[in-house]
Amino acid sequence: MKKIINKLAAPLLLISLLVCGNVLAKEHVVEIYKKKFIPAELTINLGDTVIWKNIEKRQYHNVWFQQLFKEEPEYIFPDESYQLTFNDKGEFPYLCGPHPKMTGTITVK
Ligand SMILES: [Cu+2]
Repeated sequence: MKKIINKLAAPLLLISLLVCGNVLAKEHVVEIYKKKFIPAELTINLGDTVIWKNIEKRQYHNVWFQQLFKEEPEYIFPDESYQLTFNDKGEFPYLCGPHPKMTGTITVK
């Protein structure tokens, strides 16, 4: 019985690797707190996802990559989050629409 399981394990692992494709892709969290993105500067690998979490008591914010999106995205209210997966290399500055002094940069390598 054990042998059968072992024989199945390798192909199953291979299939799951192929299906997922980005098994090595990571998720990074940027917290939004006291009108700051923490960390403001973040370097990630191609295919990684960044999740911004608003951990303020009552202040809403958003995450606006003006070079990528013409329209301002929706607000992120406390306990809400916003996420983006980066499939292009480069430097991507962003800001908070309601508070343009809040800025950050995602560097994708
Ligand atoms: Cu803001």
